[in-house]
Amino acid sequence: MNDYFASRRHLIDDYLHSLAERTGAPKPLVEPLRRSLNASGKRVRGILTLAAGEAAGCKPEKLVDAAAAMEIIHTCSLILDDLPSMDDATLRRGAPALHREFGEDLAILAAVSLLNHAYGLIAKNHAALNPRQWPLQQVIKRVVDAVGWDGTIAGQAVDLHSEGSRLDFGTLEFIHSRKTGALFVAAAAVGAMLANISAAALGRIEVFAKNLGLAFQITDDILDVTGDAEQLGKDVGKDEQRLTFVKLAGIEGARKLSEELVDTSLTSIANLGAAADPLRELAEMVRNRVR
Ligand code: GRG
Repeated sequence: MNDYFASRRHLIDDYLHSLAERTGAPKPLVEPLRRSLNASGKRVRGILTLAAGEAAGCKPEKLVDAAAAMEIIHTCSLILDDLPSMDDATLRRGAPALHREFGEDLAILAAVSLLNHAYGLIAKNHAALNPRQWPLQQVIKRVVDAVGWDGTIAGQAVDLHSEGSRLDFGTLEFIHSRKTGALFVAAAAVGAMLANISAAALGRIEVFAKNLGLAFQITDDILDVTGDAEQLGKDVGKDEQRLTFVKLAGIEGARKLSEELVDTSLTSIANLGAAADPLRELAEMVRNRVR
């Protein structure tokens, strides 16, 4: 991992670890929350928030509440996704899936309490920075819509109920642009808006994140087939019942598609200058990822 990712990941991890020790939750929820907040993720969404804000000239330390919030929302989605009624996963981030250790009831309650807390953190970050061009309502709406019934939740619902559906690009794009892409777009938008970015530059960053999110999901589909559970820290071969880009285009076709999406994401921010270099590094990281 290069220095940029290591330092930004560290910033987010420190924040989450400190939050894990002071949730103030009642006893049954303390350990599930601590386990969820301390579990090691790559922090791609949080780093995207920081990098988008940095592209607009903001110091990463000033965006850490929002970056942590985006990671917390992502963690919530993983806990729910792993439940027996959804993906029925056993392993997550190198440890047993949350429900396997604490039961479904506490896993669900931990997930929804994390989601709830995340919105408060974004509001707190907005109050501290008070970006002139972007009222709180607009920033929060980006995240609410990205999670909601036309966002991550919509993608998951169609994915879970797509068995037997026609395998076509339109359906796949619908599922993955929502399941994965929507949170990428919101993560980037929140960082950029809190940094008081112009509307034109925000548009470019959102196109960047949309394409990168889809590329990330395609590499995820590829790793589900070619990857190794120990290195990935999660179950592999889970996508057999699902519509995936690998099923549609084969491994090589999926790789090519992901390359094209990364290239398109880079083109969309070509005129943002050197401040957007961290976003460019993130795109290269997605292109080359093995976990
Ligand atoms: C209420 C937020 C919310 C969601 C409910 C369960 C659900 C609806 C959606 C599932 C969305 C999901 C889990 C999509 C998969 C996205 C994906 C590629 C996950 C892997 O992300 P990584 O590799 O994981 O960034 P780490 O562990 O590194 O963070």
